[in-house]
Amino acid sequence: MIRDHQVILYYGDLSDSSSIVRILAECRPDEIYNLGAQSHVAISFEAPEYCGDVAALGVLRILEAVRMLGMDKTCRIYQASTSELYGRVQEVPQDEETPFHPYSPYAVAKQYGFWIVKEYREAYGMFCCNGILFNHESERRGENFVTRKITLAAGRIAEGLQTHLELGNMDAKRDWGYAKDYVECMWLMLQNDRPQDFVIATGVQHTVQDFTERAFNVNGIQRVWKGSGIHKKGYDTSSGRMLVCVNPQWFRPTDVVNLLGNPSKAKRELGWNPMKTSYEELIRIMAVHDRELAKREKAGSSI
Ligand code: G4F
Repeated sequence: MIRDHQVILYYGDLSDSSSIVRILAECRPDEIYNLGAQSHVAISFEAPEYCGDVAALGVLRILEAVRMLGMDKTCRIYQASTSELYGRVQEVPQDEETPFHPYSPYAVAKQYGFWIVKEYREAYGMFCCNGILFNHESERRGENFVTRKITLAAGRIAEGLQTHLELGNMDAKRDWGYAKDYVECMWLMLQNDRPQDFVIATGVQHTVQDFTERAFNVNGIQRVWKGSGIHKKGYDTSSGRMLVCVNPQWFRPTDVVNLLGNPSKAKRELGWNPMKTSYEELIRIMAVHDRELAKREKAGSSI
């Protein structure tokens, strides 16, 4: 346990029921936000069993711990569900009624998490909700997710620390929002009168290529694209240097290519504003932050 002013951190693990029971028994929280998972889709193909244990059974372990400790009528639970549940999409845009077709070990595990939350709500009357969150990014995003990989590379390339960026499927479309805004909506879900599931998205969709283009623009680099498919390359318009190319290493055995959420229910019932931070502003925040990191790296100071 680490104490830091009002925040107390406990060591625990979603694969370890005893640690969950121990922590909940000590804290007896009013609200639980379960954001825990092996959350990288590509890595779930490499470690599918671990991903299933944590992202599927981990949810069950929390729900059961809450019940066992007699907190089922006092503790509200938020479960981080995901737009990956729509996977091989059945319709565009996706809302709370759209059928699921999970398309990775991660998404299959998350499907269990989604349904077990619904089951405990209906079977035991627990206040537990699924937030079906579309991609939410920020300057704190892990470096192996595509947006952060791009903004870090754009900053480093602008500072002369990196020659080029290698990506996988640049045609994939995502509905990207700012994580800070989405966290607010998670909280709103638990302040609601009754437990429900909500799609949290912006309702606007862009390709990986478009995100790349704009992140470079923030760094003052304009690019032109040549070729298609695995031969697509992005060149600096002023120097002619190749800055972006495709590396099939980053392709997935199955990839989700067309995510676009309809946040109408969250707007209507929670009063949430999905456009608080625009797509352009999100890229600017991330790109400016990562340019600063690159400058500090170049100057040799710690980052
Ligand atoms: O940034 P990504 O790795 O995120 P992905 O797979 O959409 O999942 C994220 O969002 C979900 C919410 O919808 C969460 F549930 C999940 O936990 C995670 O936070 O990839 C986005 C897209 C994919 O289509 C991928 O194939 O970008 C494509 N891509 C192209 N090149 C790449 C790359 N992805 C990564 N990580 N790295 C690349 O070089």
